Amino acid sequence: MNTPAPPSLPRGLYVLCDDTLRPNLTLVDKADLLLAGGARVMQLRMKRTPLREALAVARRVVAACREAGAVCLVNDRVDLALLAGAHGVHVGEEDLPPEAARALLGPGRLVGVTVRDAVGARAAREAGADYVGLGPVFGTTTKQVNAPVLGLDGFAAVVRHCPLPVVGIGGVKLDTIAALAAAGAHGAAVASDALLAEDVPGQVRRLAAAFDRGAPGTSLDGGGV
Ligand code: TZP
Ligand code: MG
Repeated sequence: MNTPAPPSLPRGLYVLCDDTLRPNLTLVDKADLLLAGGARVMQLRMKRTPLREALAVARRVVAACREAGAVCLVNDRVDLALLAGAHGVHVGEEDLPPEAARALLGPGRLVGVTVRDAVGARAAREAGADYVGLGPVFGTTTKQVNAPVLGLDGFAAVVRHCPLPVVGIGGVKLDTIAALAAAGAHGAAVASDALLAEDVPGQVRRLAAAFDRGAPGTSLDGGGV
């Protein structure tokens, strides 16, 4: 039997569909708004949703992402990712370890791991991760994080030695996302600056375009000849 080709994480904006932000909207509504703005990668983050409801939501959000051609990753829960047929999972230090996530998901799905520094990034790679989420890059109020803010220079220093694609997370906004891309980010994870916007689809489009403008190698980065 053929082994499924290992998937890869698309470059660029990586949006968080989060149940703690904008609680007057359902997660499915939020996912639809993010997808309407052209989101290519979405992480479904359910910190408050009871597990049964979370499974039903995950099934609907994964279906909406697949319909739109977007990658859907489930935060924390490998069981939900599997049951909902998500493209993968994103785990941190309070979740199943990446080796266990990989053992359950097999080679055909993405495993992302939150790390705080270069040592963590190397360990994630050894544990079979496909990409790392590195942060907090900037100060954030979406999550209580017990780790120092890296800043753009700290972020870039880890990226230089990281063997995996790196997604920057924590306080990333429209006015900083291009600089994060220029610092070598493969992706930029954004929660509040997308979901709290008045015009969510418009903000997603602006964030994605700003990332692309900042990314090295694009015709607009001003760095080439
Ligand atoms: N992990 C580190 S910061 C963060 C997570 C899940 C939240 C990012 O949210 P925001 O609102 O983009 O700072
Ligand atoms: Mg987690």
